[in-house]
Amino acid sequence: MRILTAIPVYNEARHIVPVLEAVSRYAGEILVVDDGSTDQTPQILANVPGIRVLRHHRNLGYGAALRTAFAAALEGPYDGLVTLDCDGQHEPSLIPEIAAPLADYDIVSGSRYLKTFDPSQAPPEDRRRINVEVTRWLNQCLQFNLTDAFCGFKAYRTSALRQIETHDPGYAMPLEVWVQAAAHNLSVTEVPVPLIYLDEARAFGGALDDPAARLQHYRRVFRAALDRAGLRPVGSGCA
Ligand SMILES: Nc1nc2c(ncn2[C@@H]2O[C@H](COP(=O)(O)OP(=O)(O)O)[C@@H](O)[C@H]2O)c(=O)[nH]1
Ligand SMILES: [Mg+2]
Repeated sequence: MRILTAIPVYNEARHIVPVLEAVSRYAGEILVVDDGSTDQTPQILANVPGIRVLRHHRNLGYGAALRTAFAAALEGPYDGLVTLDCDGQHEPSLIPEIAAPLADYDIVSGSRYLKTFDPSQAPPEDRRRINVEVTRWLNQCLQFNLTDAFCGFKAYRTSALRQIETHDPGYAMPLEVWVQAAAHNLSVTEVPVPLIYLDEARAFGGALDDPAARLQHYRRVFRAALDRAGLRPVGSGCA
């Protein structure tokens, strides 16, 4: 399988060189989607050999950055796409393990809650609570058997990406991917990945930093995606 490895990046000057050095040990073809970074990220990327960079002229959002990666995978001669974040929260040495199940599945999702790698690591309480709630929606509404709704470390067959339509520009976009996966009966599996939270504050930005508002936003995007896909089961505790 010919795999493209794509990394969405927004103001990651601190992490980009060590992350790309590690990724280049486990991935042949690397695409960085620079989502309108305003720090030194563009200058740093210009001096990294052997990678392709696509830059948004302004910050469009995590979801928009993933869509740019999806489009690049579909335009190119690729069979699969691996995505991972550029903030040190994903372990590049696991890229082959995330990609390998594409031989049998359309989508492979890393899960930080399948296996405990480091018991001293714990997610911020609000993030964990929201992840548990949204994962419950996915399993109850779409009959998945998932343990982590939001891990950005994933792999996709391009044949699956061709069927996936998303709209949200931000952090709710992965929910649309799950709904599309159900709508197109795509096969999904999870691979355990370490839960890594570094001692740096990472914001969703704006209203989404409020957990209640964030969960309400996710519910709105999820319901709209269910409606668009004609998948809205009623009365089943579904979101
Ligand atoms: N915060 C943020 N990250 C973005 C954006 N666009 C792309 N990214 C990148 O998307 C990845 C995930 O972002 P992050 O904030 O770590 O998400 P989280 O770990 O799910 O909270 C990182 O590599 C970011 O650099 C954006 O608009 N905002
Ligand atoms: Mg992160």
